[in-house]
Amino acid sequence: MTLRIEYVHAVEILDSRARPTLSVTLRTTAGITVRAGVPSGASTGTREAVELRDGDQSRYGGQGVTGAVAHVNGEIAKALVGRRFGSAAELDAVLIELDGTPTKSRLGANAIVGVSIAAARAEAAARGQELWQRISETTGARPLLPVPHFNVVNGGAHAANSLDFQEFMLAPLGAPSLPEAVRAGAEVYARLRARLAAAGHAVGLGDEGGFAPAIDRPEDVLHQLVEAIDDAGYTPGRDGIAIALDPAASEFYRDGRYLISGQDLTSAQLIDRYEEMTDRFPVWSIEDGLAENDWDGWTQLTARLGTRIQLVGDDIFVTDPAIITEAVDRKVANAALIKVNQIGTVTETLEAIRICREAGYTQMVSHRSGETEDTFIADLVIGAGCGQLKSGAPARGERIAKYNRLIETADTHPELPFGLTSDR
Ligand code: 2PG
Ligand code: MG
Repeated sequence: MTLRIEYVHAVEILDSRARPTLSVTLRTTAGITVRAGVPSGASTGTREAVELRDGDQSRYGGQGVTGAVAHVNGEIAKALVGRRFGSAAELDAVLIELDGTPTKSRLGANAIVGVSIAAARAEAAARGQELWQRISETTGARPLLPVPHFNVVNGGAHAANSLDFQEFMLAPLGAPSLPEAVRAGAEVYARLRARLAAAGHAVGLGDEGGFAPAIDRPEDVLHQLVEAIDDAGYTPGRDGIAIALDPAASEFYRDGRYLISGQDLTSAQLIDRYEEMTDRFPVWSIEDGLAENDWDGWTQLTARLGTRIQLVGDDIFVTDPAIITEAVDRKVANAALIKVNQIGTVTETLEAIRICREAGYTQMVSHRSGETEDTFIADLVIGAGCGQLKSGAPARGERIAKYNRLIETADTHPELPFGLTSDR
């Protein structure tokens, strides 16, 4: 198989927050045409690959991406069109070299990731395979339908409420199948809506489709979640529906202290608080419990809770194989969040997953708070066998597009196992 590129073209489209992003179309000489939509974060890690924005205040408040679009249609197209590639990985290597910076800041990670995702799709199509099948063969992983993690309460940088923790997720770990896991998430979501409305809370949605009630204390949200799980007839806990948190702690970290609902906590005090939450509620996973620069705190957190629950590094790792390698050495966290646009190419993302797998770190594949209808991450999580996907609430088109892709794949490929690991 060779990929001979005939055409690459980007256009500025909108993401789910009404901010500009890129849509990339790629065509091969064999007549295969594929498209990719580029996601964008709000609570970003400082070491993420650099998203290029125009900064021209007269358009979209400076958020335009015409510069990144021009790089795809100019320099990148020039480097790719007419050229043959033995694989999408070869094409990614050309993109990385062409950019030439460690953070993809010259051409823009948003430009590069769009082309990279399109190339992965084109490669699968050229081989007549589903994208997840191609990813499975590339990585040597056993394909697996993941446990979806539904973000049903939004705070932090994703909502205009007073809640400091960013994400409260339902994790149907005990579900017997992927469709039943989605059903559980949707049924609890409906019950939660009813509970919040009955308590007089607004039930408008945050950026990721979760409710954004005016509740300050994370423990009060956890209480509501447990009640809603129970109302819907499910068992709160690992046998039924567990809870995963993403406090996104870098967002409320100032001068070495954590500012949460009017309190000012040290790392040790916040770790105590997480321990209490884990004792009182069925919390099975905490992502970014501490800030990206608080490595000493992370070491303590891992020593204290690392054998009881999953501790996921997002802002601290930014899907960077080198940072994850360092974290493994320093015994920081026991899992990594996986976001393609944090590192900028599919190839480097698969490398981050490989390092996690070898180190015994689990992996949760993730959307961004700004999304398009692109479903790449659903195929990525299945093909790389990661076992966990977070794509927001079971609501809003750009979020459910990913969950629906999982359901359709479960239907067409009933042989695929479901769960956190394929040996469940
Ligand atoms: C996160 C993500 C996705 P953002 O912190 O995990 O939920 O948010 O895309 O805003 O960085
Ligand atoms: Mg996060």
